[in-house]
Amino acid sequence: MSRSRPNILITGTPGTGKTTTSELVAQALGFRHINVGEWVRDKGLHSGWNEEFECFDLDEDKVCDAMEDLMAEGGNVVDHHGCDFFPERWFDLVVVLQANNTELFDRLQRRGYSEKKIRENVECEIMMVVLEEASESYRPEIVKPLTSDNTDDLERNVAIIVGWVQGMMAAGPR
Ligand code: DAT
Repeated sequence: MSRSRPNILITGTPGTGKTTTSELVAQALGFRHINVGEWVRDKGLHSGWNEEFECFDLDEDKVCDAMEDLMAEGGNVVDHHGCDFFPERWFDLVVVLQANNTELFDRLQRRGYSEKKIRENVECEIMMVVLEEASESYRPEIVKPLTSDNTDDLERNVAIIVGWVQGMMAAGPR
């Protein structure tokens, strides 16, 4: 069944600006913002707390089951740091946000992350782990990296993403 409105995934290392960007994009388009991390925590879509990685062990099947009906409807901005376990057919656009190391370090420190967790995330960003994961999981033409170092970037990214989505909607159902 075709979707009348596209679905967008906004991914990237924690701290790159996914939630901030997703909220603004969803607001501008009148789309639903799905913050997967929040869903995992609030709806119990996990198999417990992981002491080593200091996060919940997300249950991929539970997450995908919980999202399926809304994704079939379309009009979703999905915000998550991982992207390889969602069905490929769900997304019309995959944005990978990127931030420079010092900026990312400061943001994660302000968030109160442990030194170890900050280091792991900054390394993940340097190695472009999420971009690689996105490139391996989706068609290259729908994967778009965007720099998110400052508020000018944020404003520009929101306008760019909204423009892409409006273009897709003008082109008709997917
Ligand atoms: P994420 O959802 O990727 O973990 P976030 O949206 O929660 O990231 O942003 C982390 C912090 O950084 C938050 O305090 C807002 C700020 N921020 C996000 N994008 C930014 C940008 N482009 N420029 C400056 N600050 C930004």
